[in-house]
Amino acid sequence: MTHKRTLVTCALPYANGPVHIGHLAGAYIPGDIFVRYLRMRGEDVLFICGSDEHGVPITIKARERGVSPQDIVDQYHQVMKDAFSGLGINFDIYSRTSSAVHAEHAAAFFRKLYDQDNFITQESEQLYDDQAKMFLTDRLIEGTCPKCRNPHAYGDQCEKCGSTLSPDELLDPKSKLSGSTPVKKKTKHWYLPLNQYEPWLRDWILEQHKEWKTNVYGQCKSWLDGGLQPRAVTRDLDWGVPVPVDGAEGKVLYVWFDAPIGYISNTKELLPQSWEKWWKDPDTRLVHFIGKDNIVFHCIVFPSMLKAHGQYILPDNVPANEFLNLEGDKISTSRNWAVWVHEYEEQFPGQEDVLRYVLTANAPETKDNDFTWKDFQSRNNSELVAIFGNFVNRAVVLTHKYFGGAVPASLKPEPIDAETLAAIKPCREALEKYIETYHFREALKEAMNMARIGNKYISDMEPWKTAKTDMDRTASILNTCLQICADLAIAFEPFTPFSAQKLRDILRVGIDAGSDHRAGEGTPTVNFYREGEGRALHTGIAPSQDIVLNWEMLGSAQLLPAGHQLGEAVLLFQKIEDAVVDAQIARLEAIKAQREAAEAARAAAEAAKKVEPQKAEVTFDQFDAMDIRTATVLAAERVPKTDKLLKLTIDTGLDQRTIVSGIAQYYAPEDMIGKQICILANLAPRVIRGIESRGMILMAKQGDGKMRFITPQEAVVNGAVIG
Ligand code: B3M
Ligand code: ZN
Repeated sequence: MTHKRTLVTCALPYANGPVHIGHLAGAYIPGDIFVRYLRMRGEDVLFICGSDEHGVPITIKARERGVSPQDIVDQYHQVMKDAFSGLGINFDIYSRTSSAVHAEHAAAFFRKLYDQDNFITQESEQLYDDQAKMFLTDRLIEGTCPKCRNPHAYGDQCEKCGSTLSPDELLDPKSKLSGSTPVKKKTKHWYLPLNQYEPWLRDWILEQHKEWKTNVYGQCKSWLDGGLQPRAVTRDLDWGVPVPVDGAEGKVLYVWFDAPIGYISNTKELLPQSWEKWWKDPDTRLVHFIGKDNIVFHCIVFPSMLKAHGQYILPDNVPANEFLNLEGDKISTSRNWAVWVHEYEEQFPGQEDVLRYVLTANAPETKDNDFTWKDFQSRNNSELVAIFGNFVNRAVVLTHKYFGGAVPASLKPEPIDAETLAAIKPCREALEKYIETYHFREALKEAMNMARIGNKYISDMEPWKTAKTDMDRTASILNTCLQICADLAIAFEPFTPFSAQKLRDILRVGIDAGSDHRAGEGTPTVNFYREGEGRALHTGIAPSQDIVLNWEMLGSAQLLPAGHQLGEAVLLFQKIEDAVVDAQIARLEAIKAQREAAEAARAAAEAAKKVEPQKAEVTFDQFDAMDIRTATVLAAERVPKTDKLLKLTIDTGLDQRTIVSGIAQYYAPEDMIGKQICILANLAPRVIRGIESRGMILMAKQGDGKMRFITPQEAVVNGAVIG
């Protein structure tokens, strides 16, 4: 260990929607596992997060709802904060970038770079909405795509044909805020000249951090190989941290400039006296947990800011995950395609660990991965219930049955028992190696392997059978099983802390889970999680008569002394029935069906608007040759065995005749009777399905195929000539 302390951050989620499982799998669960593990190992760890409350999307949402941006962030800040703690993700501080401490600290950071001449300024022409009095980001401009004529292309991209666009290229651009045509306006901004940091970044990342995850390293390399450009760090907006220099009225810091500074200001808010050692002492190891869309900001932009500032340490690692999909589709807040964490907590009370387990076992560590409810169910039922839970339950129930619930003395230690216990150690070593290199899926597998060892051992040894003939042997077997249970109560603490606690309650033991800084300044709190107390905080050493487990004990032979009295056997995990996951799947299917219907309706509306090009020119004589007249429908019936055809009897003013027309999809026969219409009377007769049709009914036909007959605005006699 070359560091004295570890500062762990998780990406500050945007406060414009609740947290979903993609967020959890990407950054928050791995971050929490890492922190819990380090604390158990006695490391001094600070765990920082908070809401990212600035940026354009929040202002747009506020506009849409007719409330202030502050109202939006107030709502979601609380929802997110509660969702995290509900899953046992206990940051030392979960603050927010709209706080006063942050505004002050972010402004001071900018000011220092400004005073050191680290920025360049540039004037440019940007599109401006004169009615909304706002400069428009690319996404706030909509127009027609010059390539495919899609009328809803954005200023940066056409989602229909995939072309990358600039707002200038859009035909007929409109502001999404007011609908008005944007005008060009000059504006000045401050830029961080990332190009100047490129040689340093190349060395720092590509040479000195070859150990970073390949997805992270690869993304950095491709950014660096592509060449870096100066990046604007200010915006024309009225929501954010005001730019603290003269001549910057109406400008705020760009959200990606102020948000990472939030890590520092949140630390400062928690530890006003001692925050600097966490950010300035090279003995601090800084680790950022984020999703892949944030890699460039955490590996290139923020380090350049820190480097420019000059007083701060740099991240040691940025173990970013890829994306989690949901039932085969990209998770999307705007399309409501997500499993929302606060809803999960309401619907699955007491099953927080199942989500933690599944999202870790299936984490998108090296590539995008898919969450499905069936996989969720099967991992719960066939792993948590059938292996971990089943093993613990059998060991504890049998101990109650044969030994009154006291750990039996291992009177006749069989060699096999020592061997079984010895198998735990290699799992522990592998688990440690995996966590320390940010491979949480593999680490969890090793914890599960310990449960597998126990489960196989109890199945093979069949203590329920030996109890009939050999109580000494039975005692030895169950003693071994209970020692493994105690191992599991340690090993699962980082991954499934609620169940690990439940297991310790059953075993009537506590744990030294290390220190946190939630109380703020002063001596770090020592946490002993103890029987029946949930996550109680105690300062000092646990009473000596208590058994207090700790990480270093994991894999040693005698964690529970003979005679130690166990608590009641309760099930660690509950089977999840088909009906439960089927209901979740049905909910998603309903959302998908709704979306598809809306998309189809939108496509049809677009198609309907398509107007046929004009036909080739005709002479007056050609037109005059057509005998177009008014007529009335006297009778109508379907033509048998067809979907489209109606047989109509028409009074043309000249005669009564039959016309067969392909309008059955649009009009029921009874709707046609008595209607006045227009016909082409002198069309050569045709035989259609054995019926002679004399003439044609004139219809207006839309781009989507929909047809309507033409009726004179006021009734006229039948046979009136149209022309
Ligand atoms: N708010 C993006 C996100 O939530 C952004 C992260 C900021 S971390 C400093 O994915
Ligand atoms: Zn297009």
